[in-house]
Amino acid sequence: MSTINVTIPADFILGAAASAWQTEGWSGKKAGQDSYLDAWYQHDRHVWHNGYGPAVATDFINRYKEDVALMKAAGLTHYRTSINWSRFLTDYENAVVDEEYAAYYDSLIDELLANGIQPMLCLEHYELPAALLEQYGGWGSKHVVELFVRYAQQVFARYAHKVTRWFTFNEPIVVQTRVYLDALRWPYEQNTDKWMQWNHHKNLATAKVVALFREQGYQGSVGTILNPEVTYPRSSAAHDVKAAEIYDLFYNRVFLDPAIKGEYPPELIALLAKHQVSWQYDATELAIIKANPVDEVGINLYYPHRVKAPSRAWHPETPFHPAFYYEHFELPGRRMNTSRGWEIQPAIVWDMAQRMKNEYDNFPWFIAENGMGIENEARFKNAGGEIQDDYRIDFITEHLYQALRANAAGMNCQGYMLWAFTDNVSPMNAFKNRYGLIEIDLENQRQRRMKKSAHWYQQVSEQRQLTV
Ligand code: BGP
Repeated sequence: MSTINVTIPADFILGAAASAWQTEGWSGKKAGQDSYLDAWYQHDRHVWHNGYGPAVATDFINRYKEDVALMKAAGLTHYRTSINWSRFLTDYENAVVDEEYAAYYDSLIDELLANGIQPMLCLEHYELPAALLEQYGGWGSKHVVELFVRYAQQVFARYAHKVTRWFTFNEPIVVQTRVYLDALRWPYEQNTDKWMQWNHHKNLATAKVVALFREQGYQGSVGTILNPEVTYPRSSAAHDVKAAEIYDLFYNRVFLDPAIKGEYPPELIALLAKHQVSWQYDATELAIIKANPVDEVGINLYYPHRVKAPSRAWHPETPFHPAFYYEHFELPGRRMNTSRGWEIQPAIVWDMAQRMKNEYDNFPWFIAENGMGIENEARFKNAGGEIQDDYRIDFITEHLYQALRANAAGMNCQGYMLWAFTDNVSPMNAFKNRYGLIEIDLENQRQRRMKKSAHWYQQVSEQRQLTV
């Protein structure tokens, strides 16, 4: 088979991502600093994997220097992670900084910069303080929006002179979808009103933080990281197309449009009203969203979503759920990552790039996450103990190629970040699925070891060339 060599532009990001809670561990955490994820993990012990969970995670908080050296060895140009809101402050009302935790971030940022790796920091990767969920109902409360702005203010004051690329949220739709739409996670409450209220308050919080950053005159940008699902209808029949369009409104455009265009799609507002979904918003809030679109979006892309028109009738007394309008559909013969149960379809990258060009005026974006979680990866170790993850190399190659192709065709896709830099704790199943370029050996004091893919990534990064 013939190969082609694709040049990677000098300014194209070749990075990897992680988050605070999924890596740091609880070392040094003070009483009262639990996040929503900590609370969930304490309620639902079944999500721990063989006793391994967030308590130690990868112990990044103690081992970040070792990990930054590995980032350099793996050729990362950028590293994306979050600051854990629940730990950055000791008092959420008055935004009192936990100096010990803040000093660790100072040192981490310095270490990254000293090694030529650009930090990209997110203010919330599911790390809403549990106390704010208990006291105010979390993102259901307008007061929590204000507390988030106070937190952002402290973060920027401390680090915005050295970190220039900021993000408000990672996948802001996820927690309330699992908790309030699908009632799959603690506190298991089907409540579509709360779901939409959380969506709106996170959109408002993004706009307010963008406004704050600009008012204070910092150099740099504020974006947000979304997970719009590339959604395909089962067929071109009108009822399937309609199912996909409505799915897109509820799960994708509900965040994409406010972030980029500064407004909700009128069709979404009309559907919410039609189904009597009750959410509190006013003209002032909509004006704040309108005035403060983000500078860029990171997009997490894993797999395609396929939908068809629903085949069953909706019980009129059931609370409204967007699934009133669609059903999931599995493509026969699809390629699968069976560990995670996700379809593999690299065309989602090209299709997302086209969408950003055609519907969002070629707005700047990059792949903020893409990757492959594999169970029991130790079975792929060679005699020397190195994981031979050729499947990951193929997966990255196929998706990165689409991103580069889009970039070369004038679409505004500016980079690729792998999920994840190291194996880490997934909110869904702790350490079961391994995503890293770097193995974390849980049985051996969390020893780090580069996988085959890490050496390969380094080569691609150094040569700025992808062979396909
Ligand atoms: C994304 C999250 C990450 C990460 C990843 C992998 O949605 O932003 O935090 O966990 O998915 O998915 P999972 O951990 O569910 O396998």
